Amino acid sequence: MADEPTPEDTKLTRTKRQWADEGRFLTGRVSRSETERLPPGQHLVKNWPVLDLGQQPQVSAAQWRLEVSGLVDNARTFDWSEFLELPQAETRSDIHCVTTWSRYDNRWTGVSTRDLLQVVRPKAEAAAVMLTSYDGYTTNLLLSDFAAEDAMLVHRWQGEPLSLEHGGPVRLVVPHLYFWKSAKWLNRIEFLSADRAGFWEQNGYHMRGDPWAEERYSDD
Ligand SMILES: Nc1nc2c(c(=O)[nH]1)N[C@H]1C(S)=C(S)[C@@H](COP(=O)(O)O)O[C@H]1N2
Ligand SMILES: [Mo]
Repeated sequence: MADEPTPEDTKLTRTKRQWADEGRFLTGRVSRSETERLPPGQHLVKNWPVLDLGQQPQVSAAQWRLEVSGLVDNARTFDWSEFLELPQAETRSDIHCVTTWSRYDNRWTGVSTRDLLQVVRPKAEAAAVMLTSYDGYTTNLLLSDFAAEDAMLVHRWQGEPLSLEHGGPVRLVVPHLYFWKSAKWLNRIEFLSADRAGFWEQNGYHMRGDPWAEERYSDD
């Protein structure tokens, strides 16, 4: 701050200072972006809760496989080293769980779904995917949601190998949907011509699960 008034310390400067004191122009924008980051009905947590069906399958990297099947030109089964040969990316994203907790700024390392799609090449009829995990869990996604720019098959969180309880060796992360869509212990991705309900989707939860639209439960 200048001690001496300068020619610029004039009416304009005083007016702008007054606007800053009032929070003019700013308050609306700041509070709106805060609300946009935290979806309605969510609260922030600093820890990372564990949620699953209670069976945490111990699959070593050596045993782990990712099977890609269904409506693709290049059906493939990746082992661990083949998976790590795919382009590796890093993203930062927020978690929004339907049980109302959200966790900001998770740094993920893995393969973006777009890079996987380039390799397996979905057929024109492919419209949805069904994910199946080593614990028997299933969840469904529209292909357009699976192919979101920040969707990833991750094997690291905050630079460390993804722990067993959070779905290691590899889980999906789809940040723009509720976290139940982000299958832990991922084993199979099947490309389908139409969307079909997975585990929670057959048990009262929404087929899509957009947190900003509060798509928590199915309508019927
Ligand atoms: N394989 C598998 N993936 C799963 C689940 C599960 O039971 N099995 N639970 C889902 C639900 S309901 C949530 S909220 C998140 C929780 O992930 P976290 O335990 O890493 O927080 O995983 C999702 N993925
Ligand atoms: Mo969940």
